[in-house]
Amino acid sequence: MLLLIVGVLHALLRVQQAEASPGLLAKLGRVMKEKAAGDYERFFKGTSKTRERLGLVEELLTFWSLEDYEDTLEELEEALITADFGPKTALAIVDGLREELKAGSIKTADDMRAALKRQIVSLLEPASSSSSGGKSSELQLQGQPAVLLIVGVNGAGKTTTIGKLAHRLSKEGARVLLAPGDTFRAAAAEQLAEWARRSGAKMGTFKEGGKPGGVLAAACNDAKQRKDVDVVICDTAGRLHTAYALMEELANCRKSIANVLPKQPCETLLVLDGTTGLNMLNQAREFNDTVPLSGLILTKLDGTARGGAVVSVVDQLKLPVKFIGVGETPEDLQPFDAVNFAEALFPAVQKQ
Ligand SMILES: Nc1nc2c(ncn2[C@@H]2O[C@H](COP(=O)(O)OP(=O)(O)OP(=O)(O)O)[C@@H](O)[C@H]2O)c(=O)[nH]1
Ligand SMILES: [Mg+2]
Repeated sequence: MLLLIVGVLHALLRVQQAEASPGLLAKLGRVMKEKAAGDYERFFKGTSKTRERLGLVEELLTFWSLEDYEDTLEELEEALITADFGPKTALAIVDGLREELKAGSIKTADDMRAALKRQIVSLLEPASSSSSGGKSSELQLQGQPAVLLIVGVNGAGKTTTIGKLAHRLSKEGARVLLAPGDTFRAAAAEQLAEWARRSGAKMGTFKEGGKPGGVLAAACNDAKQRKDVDVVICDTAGRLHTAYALMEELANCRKSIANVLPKQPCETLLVLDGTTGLNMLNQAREFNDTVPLSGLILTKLDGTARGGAVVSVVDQLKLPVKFIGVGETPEDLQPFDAVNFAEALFPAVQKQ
């Protein structure tokens, strides 16, 4: 009798595990973003160094006068460049402000601050609006399983980001499998396995020295067969964007995944180390030429005053930032929100 009950329970559990989660995946990106909006404090804290660097802008805004706004704009442009907005993007912002000043829509410091934030949001949003050819700033999980391919240079924060992402997705009820595509180092797979343990994700089979494409294809195949995985997140070894053979290997990883699951990966995300500032632009261009990217993840913003590079990267590459890393804990991977970002850099002055 007892055996019968245990058998029935097992069967029930299997059915439950095998059940696809209808609609869950498609809306997860939005759900995560909405929840993060309530976690603005973390976003604010993680951007403190860049905000400090931009402290000069607050002074400029306080003491500017309508008569000689050209001087203010010039100084503002310089201040933005020091926070890694980059010359082109800083100029675009200042040009936008000049238009508004000429049109007479800016009169006070508050108007100027609000206009500055509008300019930044408008540079951040063309690539991030849901209507821009599918390149949304929300994570797009399509297919069962949905596959995410994570790429980037050495030490950018790929594996840590994957762990944080697995944590976030699992918390929302998605069943995650982590695929150890960094086959160069056993330590990389151990690091990933530790994140799998912490986040309750499954771990794919590691094959030291194996072909990364083969390992990722095997993990995707496993997920396809077992039907209890919603999202496969593929780790890859760090590689310099200038190393031709390694970049080709990445293109091969992408093909190997698509051979198993034709519409995958649904997201190819480049992880960029935020502390490198504008240097990340070249990396991003090269990676994008090898494996067409659907978005960017900027890590370590908590440790840098170069956060303005976020605006520059989006402006120059027209690729959305999907997440930013603002610390070491799993929650410190924040879905990116243009309005919150602009607000965090130039917070409205509290009136007494
Ligand atoms: N402060 C901070 N540290 C981070 C963040 N993201 C990653 N790190 C740290 O960056 C270091 C490198 O992270 P990894 O995840 O190992 O980087 P990786 O890209 O997988 O490195 P390779 O596999 O060697 O190419 C680790 O010490 C992480 O803890 C972040 O958002 N903030
Ligand atoms: Mg790694």
